[in-house]
Amino acid sequence: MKFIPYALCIGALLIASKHSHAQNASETANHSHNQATSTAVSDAPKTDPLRDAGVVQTERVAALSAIAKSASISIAAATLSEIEACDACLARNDLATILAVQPAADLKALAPTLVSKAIESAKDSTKDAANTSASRFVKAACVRAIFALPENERPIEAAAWKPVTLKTTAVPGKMSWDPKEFIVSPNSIVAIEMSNPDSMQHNMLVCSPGSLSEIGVAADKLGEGAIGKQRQYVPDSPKVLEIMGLTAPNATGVLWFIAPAKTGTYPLVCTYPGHWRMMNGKLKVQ
Ligand SMILES: [Cu+2]
Repeated sequence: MKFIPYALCIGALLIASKHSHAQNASETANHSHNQATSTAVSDAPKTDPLRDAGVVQTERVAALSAIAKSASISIAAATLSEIEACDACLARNDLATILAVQPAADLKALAPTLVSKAIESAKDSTKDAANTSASRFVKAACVRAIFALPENERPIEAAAWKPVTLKTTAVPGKMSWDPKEFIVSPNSIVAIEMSNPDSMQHNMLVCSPGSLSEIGVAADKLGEGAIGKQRQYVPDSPKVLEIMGLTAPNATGVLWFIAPAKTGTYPLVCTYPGHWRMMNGKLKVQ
């Protein structure tokens, strides 16, 4: 009886009996379905665990672990090099978060590199009035990783860095933050912590002055397609300067960045579809 499927398969090729034809047709359909699926997958925008916004952290960490393993380096070192390579990719803050939670021993081993990258990038950032250079993300990630070390284990250079922590809360049921306006100095090191006691997810983006509605409309448009969820509703725009990814209910989102060099009012916005009109705020750089 074991050879019946095989016999039917041969039969399908030789005899146009209804049964074998149907089976053959369904096999063909199956094959073409498989092909269609694989074509669709390769045609569809692929999720890049190292670059996209909407990737679960475990997948990102798995991709970074694989890189670390093949290069015989720590995950911390692999993550730092991905942060540099990522430029202004949508995953930049997630990668910085992963770097900051690496074992203290690995961060300590990496500390001289973190310090030199932070200082090297700081030089660049003074030239970068438009605040679009990738070096700012690298600096923020390096500074954040150093501050993840216990104070007595940080390199002495860190004593000169004074991060400003801004705390806010997503007000339950109000589609708003409290507080929603902040003042920082140009080029200062800023850490925003958003606690989310609301029942829905929220993110927070820092955008170029005057771009609130442009980014909001783009986010709502993203919300209409599957790609939106994949990108966590973060428009891929140079006007998106900083990204705190979607923060789950009862979690706290953290975003470290170097404040823009240029003074002005930078909109803060949640780009979860439909939120931006109410859930926005201001980062005043002055
Ligand atoms: Cu929101």
